[in-house]
Order: sequence, then C-alpha cells, then structure tokens
Amino acid sequence: MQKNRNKTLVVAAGALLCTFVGGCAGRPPAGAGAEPAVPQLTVASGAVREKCAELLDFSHTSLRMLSAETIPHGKQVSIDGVAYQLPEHCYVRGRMNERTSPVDGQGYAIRFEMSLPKDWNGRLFFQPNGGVEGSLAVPMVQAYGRTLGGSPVDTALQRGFAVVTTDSGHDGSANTSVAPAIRQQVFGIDPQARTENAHGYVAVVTPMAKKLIAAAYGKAPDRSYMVGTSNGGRVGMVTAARYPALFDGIVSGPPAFNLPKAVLAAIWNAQAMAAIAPLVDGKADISRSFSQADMDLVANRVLERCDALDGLDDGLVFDIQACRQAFSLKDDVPTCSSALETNCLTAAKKNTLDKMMQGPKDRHGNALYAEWPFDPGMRALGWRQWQMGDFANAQGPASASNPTSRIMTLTGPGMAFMFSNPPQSPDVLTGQGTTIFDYVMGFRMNGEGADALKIFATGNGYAEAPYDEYTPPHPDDLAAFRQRGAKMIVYHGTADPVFSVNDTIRWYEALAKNHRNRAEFVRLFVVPGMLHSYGGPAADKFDMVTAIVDWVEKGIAPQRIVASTRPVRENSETNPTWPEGRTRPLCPYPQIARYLGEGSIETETSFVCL
Ligand SMILES: [Ca+2]
Repeated sequence: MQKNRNKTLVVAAGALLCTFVGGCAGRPPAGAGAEPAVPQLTVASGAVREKCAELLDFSHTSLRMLSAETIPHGKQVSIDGVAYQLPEHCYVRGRMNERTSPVDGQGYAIRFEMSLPKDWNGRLFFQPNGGVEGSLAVPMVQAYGRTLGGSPVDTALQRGFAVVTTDSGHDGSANTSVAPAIRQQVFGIDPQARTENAHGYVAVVTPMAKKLIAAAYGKAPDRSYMVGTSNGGRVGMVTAARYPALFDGIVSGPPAFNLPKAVLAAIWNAQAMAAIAPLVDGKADISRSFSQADMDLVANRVLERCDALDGLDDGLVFDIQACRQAFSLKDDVPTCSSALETNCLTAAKKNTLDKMMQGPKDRHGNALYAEWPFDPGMRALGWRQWQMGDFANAQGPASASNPTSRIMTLTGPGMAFMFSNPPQSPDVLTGQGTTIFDYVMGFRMNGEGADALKIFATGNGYAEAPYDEYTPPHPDDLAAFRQRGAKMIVYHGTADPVFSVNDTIRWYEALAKNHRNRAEFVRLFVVPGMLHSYGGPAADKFDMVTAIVDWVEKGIAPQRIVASTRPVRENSETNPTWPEGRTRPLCPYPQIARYLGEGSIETETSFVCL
C-alpha cells in the first residue's frame, strides 16, 4: 500500500497549487474566444397538486389521454432488485402522434406515462430509457424516475419530481409480422419511427409534459431535468445539442454516444472472436473464445502494472492515461509456447484481444469507433456477457447454434434496421436459412461498398443519415445550452464493454475547442472498474441527481462526487475482499482521485482530486 508514496506526496503538493491558481481542469486552447458569463438559474419552488382525474380532459396537439388515476401513498415497486415505497401520486398515461406507417403498415404512437406527486418540488424529471426503448412494461422504464448508479436509495418520484417516461415512439413487441428476435428493432424501417426514437420524441413529449404539469399544479415546472443512462445518456447528449431550450440540467450515464459506430465495434469484436473460437457444426462459438482464466490473467497483469499509478494499491485503477503507457498486452501477458501451458495467452488470443481493444478500423487503418482501456473490470462476468453473449435471463451464449443470444439480437438487428440506410429486409436476418449470426459474421466492415458505410448514407426517404440522427449535431458546440445557464454531468465506467469511456473522453476533450472553460457547465466523471451503467469491481453507488440540481439551481459545481462500493449481495461482481462501504471520490475529468499518503484508505476524505 505504500508503493509510490513519495510520488503521491509530490502530486498532493501539486493539488494545493491547483487550488491557489484557480483549478487544474486543463488549459484552454490558444485562440478560443471568451464566452459570456453563464447565467445562474433560480431555485425551484414546490406546489401541491389539486387535480388528477380531471387531467383526463387535458388537451394538446396530437395527444390522446388514456387515464389519470390517483395512486395512494405506500405503493411498493421493485426496480432492478431494489424495493421502493412511493408517495401519493397521480399516474397519467397517454399517446401522441398516433398514426399508421405508410412504409410497413404498422400502427405507431409515442406512448408516455407521468407520475405527478401530491407534494411537488417544482421540477420535471424526464427519463429517457436504455436499449432501443419501445417498452413501458417493467418498473425500470416506468415513470418512477431512476436516479441511476448502483442500488440507489430512492427514486425521483420520492424526491418530489414530476416524472415522465416514454416508449420513444414504437412498441417493441407490436410487430408480429416478423420473427421475435428482430421485433424490437424492426421499427427502424419506418423513417418517422426511426427519427422519433433517435431524438424526435423528446421535442414532442417535453412541451406537452410541461403544460400538463401546469394544468395539474397551477404552474409549469421551474426547472427541468433529463436523467438517463446508456441509450438514455445518448438522448441526453443529443438533447443538449439539438433541443437546448428544453432542459436546465442533464445527467448522462455512460452514454451511447456515437451509437451506430459502437454497434460497428460490437460486430467487429464478434467477427474477431469468431476467428479463434472453437467450431460447433462448422461455425464459431464465440462464447468460448476467451475463458475466465484468460480474462483473470489479463486483469491481474493490468493491476500489477497500473493499480499503484494513482498512489495506492487498492484494486482500482484511477489513472487510465498512465495505465495506457504502463501496460502492454504484448509485453506484460505471457505468450503460451505450448497448448499445455497455463498463465499465458496463445498468440492468436493476444492478437484477437488487441484487435478488439483497438476498435474497428477501415481498410486504411483509420478508426471507425474508439479504442478501449485495459481495466481490471475486464474479468467481470458482465464484460464477458456483453462481448460473448451468455446473458443471464436471456437466450444464452452467442454461437451458430444459438444465433439469437442477446448480444446478437442487440447488435445485428440494430445495425440492420436502425443504423443502416437503406435498412435490410427482415428476410436477410431471419428468412429461410438465414440467421442473425450469419448477418453479423457476413457484415463487411470495410472495402468498396462496405456495409459499415450505410450508417453515413442519406436519402431513401430518411431525413438524415442514421449516424447523424443518432448522434448530437456539432457535439462539441453546446453554446445555446450553456448560454441559458444549463448544466450537464456525464459519467462513464472504465470497464464498460458496450460504449468505450475513451469515446466519451474524446468528446469532452473536443468541447474545449468551443468552450475554453467547459467545466463551468459540463463535467465528466470517470468511474474506475465500473461496467455498463453500474456493477463490476468499482465504487458504483453515487448520486448524480443531487449534484446536478445543486449545480443548476445553487451554482455549486461538483468538485467531487462521493461513490461507495456495494456488498456482494448488491453487486455480485465487486471485489469481495473490499470492506463494505468503502468510499472514493469521483473527480471531474481530467482530475483523478489520488491517495494523500495518510489516513484510512477506506474513506474518500483521504483522497484528493487532481
Ligand atoms: Ca489504485
């Protein structure tokens, strides 16, 4: 634990210097112009709701109200295994933009739900959801207001927010004319459904929700927040750039930034693993391309090289930039010289893992997405599940004999129907003699007429190229969002196997081009060891919602956000040797948490952000 102690004390002295000279959040680029001051927004004031059933008569463009009922105090709900007791609220359901598609003949609508507490805090909480949305059927996506992080202690509804959630404009189980394995994504063939899912539903639902709140409480919300993770985090990023007037504060958990490119990466990885996987019926079983022992070996070697770089051997690698220099797959993981050898990887496995971690490339070697950091969290089951299939409660490992594993159903149909222009015919994936697995394996990443290029293609009746619809326009320019006094918090785990933390870091770096003091309105928090959204060997329990409200309404910028580890019963992939309730500060990028060299290593107060 005392390794690098002298270095730690030196950097701690540097922290004091940072404090005196006014922050160490990175130097502005030469030539960046001065921006006007960020306005300070006022604190929301609450109200008591007088109406509920009467809201059934509420009217708005393209709206059909379905129900408005009072739910008495005490309703129990379980979200992701955690039980919550809800306050009295008015539960409202409705539909907007109902129509029949001229393209696929299916009925579409933006279904929404709102929960309006009796005692309201004066704020709207918009909850964009994960995956491809398309459902309101489970508590995780219903209008309770997930506050994110691991095992949160409450919901936004319990905090007094008026919560709205939607299916983003399509019902992922409705189209029974296609095979169940592609039913969630096939909506992407309809241009309007694709645009609504990409971002359009936010602009339709949010003004209606604010007006409905005004009808219920006698005043519109003083402050409005959007809080989402994964795809919901992507929606937050797109909203900040495309609809900057709608929200005062946005929390984007590990965002699906550059989503179509990230799906290219998933296909790239599946193809890379297939090249080394054992064959079943002549086809690759990618679920067995890397063993648990393989990933344990890599994770242990990463820890040996990188754990102490942040000043403390504690199983958490905070300094991922230094780790990038310190760890080499080639040099630090032994290459097996015979099939009988253990504690080594074959040359083929090393080459494959290296190819995956570098991310997809075009034929000229140019990156099509981002590279991924090596992290001890790569040993976690969740990393294997996302890369190789084998989801609990899903359809098992990805292989030729099981072409509809969850990893395949997310990547293959997503690329085929949502992110390709023109989209594929359903028959290409689930027709006679064809499978999703075959589509993924046959997907041409580069070369003349490559399938990958379809994410950038325009025309064919689609308003924009898929890539442009699903990503923020001018992602490094948030001037309009900034100038209204809005704030944004983004966080991302270093072991996230779905969206690379490096892609999010690159976006945050690029923000400095237009916003020399980007940290005055956008802050990025990197979470060591965390998998996708939560989980992994990480301090993954934190509260970003309080942080964004304090920042927006009181001007208290988050200097650090305290995160704690969870016990094994809550986070099966934590490090079981860690004491329960270990805390660490999450620091605004590019700062990282460093141990001061004295004080309990279990307590965040023994660490500085610098
Ligand atoms: Ca460490």
